[in-house]
Amino acid sequence: MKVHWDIFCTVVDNYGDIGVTWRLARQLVAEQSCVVRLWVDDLRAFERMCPELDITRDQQWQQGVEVRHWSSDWQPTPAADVVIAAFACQLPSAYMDAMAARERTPLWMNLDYLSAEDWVVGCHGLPSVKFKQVQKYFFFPGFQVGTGGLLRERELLASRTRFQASAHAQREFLWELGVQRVEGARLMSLFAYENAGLADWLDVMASDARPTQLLVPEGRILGDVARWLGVEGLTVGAIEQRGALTVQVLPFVSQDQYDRLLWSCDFNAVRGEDSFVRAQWAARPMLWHIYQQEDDAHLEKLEAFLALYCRSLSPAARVALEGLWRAWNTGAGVAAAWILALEHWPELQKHADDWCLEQASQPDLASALVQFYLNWI
Ligand code: TRH
Repeated sequence: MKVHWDIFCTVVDNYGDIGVTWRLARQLVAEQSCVVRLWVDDLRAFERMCPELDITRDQQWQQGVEVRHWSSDWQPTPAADVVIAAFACQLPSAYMDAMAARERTPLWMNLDYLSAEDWVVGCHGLPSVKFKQVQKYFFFPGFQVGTGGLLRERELLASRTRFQASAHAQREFLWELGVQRVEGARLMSLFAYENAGLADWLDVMASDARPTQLLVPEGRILGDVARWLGVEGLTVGAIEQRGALTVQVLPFVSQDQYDRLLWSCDFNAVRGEDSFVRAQWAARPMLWHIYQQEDDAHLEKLEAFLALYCRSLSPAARVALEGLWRAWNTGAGVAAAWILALEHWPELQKHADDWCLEQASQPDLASALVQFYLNWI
């Protein structure tokens, strides 16, 4: 008998909420033989990464996942065997009643935000609140043993290795995106929130001895890029050169294509949660723009990740990498930090590879969720 899962996602802002739940839903179907319904309140955000989606339909199938529009007008629906509330979203009260009404109560979990902080290990898997006789549990993704791990598809690293070993596959992929490689240039991608440090960074790339080709998917950073270039606005396909720097605007692509973009680049600037993890699986040096929180709570999370990620770097490379990430996230001193990081490039590249392998030695998040369920029944 197949296990039925309901995953609930409210799109708070940006793409991380739907990005994580869509990836998880697909993986549970493809690799764990689960039957999955994904309930999403905002189909427009979803459509950006799944262009096949028909946003006028309340129910449809996409890649084996039953996608349901989670409207405010909730219709009575029987509860599944496993219920995931992503990022502490509030389930419809009628659905909670349906959970409690089941003969066998479902496993109810809150899939939390990703954090490298130490407390996550202690809280992962703990019981949370109860609704009638239905117990909710905390499920925390994470980087350390004892957490729920990271989303990683079974064939991901093998596909990435094949792709990165094939100049032809990379050329073809980039060509489909309208990108022609600039001879001798460092190829980089940039996905970030608005950032006060961007102009400094672009200045230093433009005056570098080695050319840089910067690919920028449509998104929030484009306004800052346009301002630096001195142009009115930027649309998909725009290519601008300033000194040694060539900037090209890319469309927002599907998640699978975005993976290949990360795999193609020598360096990736990413943000939020899901692109941050995908850049780690790309095994290339990277820069993380963390999602800003009140009272600078995000800076503590940044430090927690840096402490883990940098622990096996040489002291000099560690200073360089930490300096760059802090500069990017505070908007100050990015140019000097970038110049220093470039001096440690070979070590940072090797480290990205080692970190990816270390993380891949842990169970992936979808398998960990299934195992949690098996232990629970
Ligand atoms: O979009 P994000 O900033 O998302 C979030 C949300 O802001 C959320 O509220 C916050 O709590 C969380 O970050 C930490 O960044 P993220 O998580 O990287 O999500 C982006 C998704 O978009 C990811 O699944 C990758 C995908 N993507 C594509 O599919 N195609 C693209 O071209 C690009 C650039 C991204």
